[in-house]
Amino acid sequence: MIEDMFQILAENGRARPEREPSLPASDLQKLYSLMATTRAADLKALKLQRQGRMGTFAPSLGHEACQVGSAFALQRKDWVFPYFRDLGTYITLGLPLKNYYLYWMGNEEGMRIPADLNIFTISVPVGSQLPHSVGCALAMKYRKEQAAVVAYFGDGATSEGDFGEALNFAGVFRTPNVFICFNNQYAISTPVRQQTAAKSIAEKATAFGFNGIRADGNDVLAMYSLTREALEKARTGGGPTLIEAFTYRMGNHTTSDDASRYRMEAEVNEWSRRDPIERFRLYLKDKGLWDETFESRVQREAEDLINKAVEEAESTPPPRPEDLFIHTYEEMTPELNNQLAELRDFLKGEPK
Ligand SMILES: Cc1ncc(C[n+]2csc(CCOP(=O)(O)OP(=O)(O)O)c2C)c(N)n1
Repeated sequence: MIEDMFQILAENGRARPEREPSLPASDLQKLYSLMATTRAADLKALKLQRQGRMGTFAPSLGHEACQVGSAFALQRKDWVFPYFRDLGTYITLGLPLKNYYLYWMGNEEGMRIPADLNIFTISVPVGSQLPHSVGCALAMKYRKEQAAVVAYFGDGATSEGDFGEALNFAGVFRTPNVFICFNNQYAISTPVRQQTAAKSIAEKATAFGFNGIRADGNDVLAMYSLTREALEKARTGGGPTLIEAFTYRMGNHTTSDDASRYRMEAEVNEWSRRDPIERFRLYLKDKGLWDETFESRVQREAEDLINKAVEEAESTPPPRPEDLFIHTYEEMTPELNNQLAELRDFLKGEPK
């Protein structure tokens, strides 16, 4: 185990009883089913991409515990700013899977978030969601709403100016933010040792005047407990927290990447022993909450959900080329109007 890393479940699924959260059996099984659904939905997306039915996307393989565990601690009134590797977060928060698939199929309609969910759209520009999340948290504070704001990001985002600006602001104004960094050891091909000379990402919080903690990101109970605590602190005026989820990106960076060109197979094998779903299954089995019948039910339900989402996404009309113009401004600028007219002429095959 890494020094100074908060863990509840050891790799063999044994829990530290004094740290176990008091969750009912149904919630423990729900956590498992959300993680298993995330994995199945992620693997399906990979197949769709390889079949030419989906665009480039960022696989979540290996991140199921940090995504599901943290999102499970959120309440509906809290706000969430995800990034591009957050499938389990979206599934846990209740975004229809169809939306997620649509987005990666290149249809912006997928990011039309249902009005009853306080979730922002996927952020692809690295780290750009962090200042937004602090602005949102500041608004919560002004309005005296007892809600917290979570922003998700990778280790690479911690080298962006946006990271420093956002966390500094959060520290100074004691905003109700919880920053959750998935330290999955790589930013595309850049290993974390080339990302920072700091001992951990968690310790960066000290410079901004608040607490940072490193969690075992493959331990769903650790992620749930720490996030829950940080959210409660944020909602009750205790200020921000940075949680570093120490994990590993088991897949390629995106479907356009080939990770075997820059990392050793032995390293990947080493991490596959720490699989978050396997570990939680051992824990549940020991408690009498997992057996083959339960597993079959979980897999069958996941398959039904996924098949329905694929069907719905593939039967949604494709975006029109004009849609490129409609999401940025409420009223388009004269320049954009000219460009749109030009595009329409081009599509009609009538160049000016
Ligand atoms: C501002 C910006 N710079 C560069 C890129 C290209 N890019 C996309 S993902 C990525 C690496 C992100 O790594 P990390 O933040 O660790 O997240 P991970 O992909 O590992 O989950 C880069 C450099 C981008 N999307 N945005």
